[in-house]
Amino acid sequence: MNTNRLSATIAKALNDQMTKEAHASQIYLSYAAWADSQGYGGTANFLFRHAQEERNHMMKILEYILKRGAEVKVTAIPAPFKNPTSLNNCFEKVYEHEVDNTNSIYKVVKLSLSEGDWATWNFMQWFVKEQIEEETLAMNLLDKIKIAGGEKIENNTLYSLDRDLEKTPDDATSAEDVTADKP
Ligand code: OFO
Repeated sequence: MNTNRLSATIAKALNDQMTKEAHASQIYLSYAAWADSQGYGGTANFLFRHAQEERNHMMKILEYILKRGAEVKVTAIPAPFKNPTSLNNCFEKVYEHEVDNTNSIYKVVKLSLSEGDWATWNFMQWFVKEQIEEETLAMNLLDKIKIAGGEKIENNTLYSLDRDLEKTPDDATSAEDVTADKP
């Protein structure tokens, strides 16, 4: 009896997205190691924490594929991107990466819609929401460094920004959680 509830196309798309999340984790890991080697301990702490989040995303997809009775294919992960050239560049790269991942998630959503696979469509909505947060978090990083001077940031400001990042929470506030009293 066939208990596989995913089509071959959806199973492949989910396996690919699972690998992409593992890749994301490696990217954050490598940027974190770079930040630490440059003396940006606060930034490194933030990025190391985020590497774990990406691994959690990978696990969610892996678990979903298994629960739908399809085959998980753990494959090689591409090497992370080149190291950033500055903290400003690091935050730009983080933002670009998140937008790229959002687009990739949208493709899986579109596919599930076209196949009428509502279980996968529903599962993927968690990722759609998560990507809004991830993009907001990345945008906040860019805002912070832009206000601090971007590429021209002075060393003492760099120091405070880096310290600040150590305490930056892992999640950004979602628009739907905002009220007039708590903007
Ligand atoms: Fe998995 O959310 Fe970032 O990439």
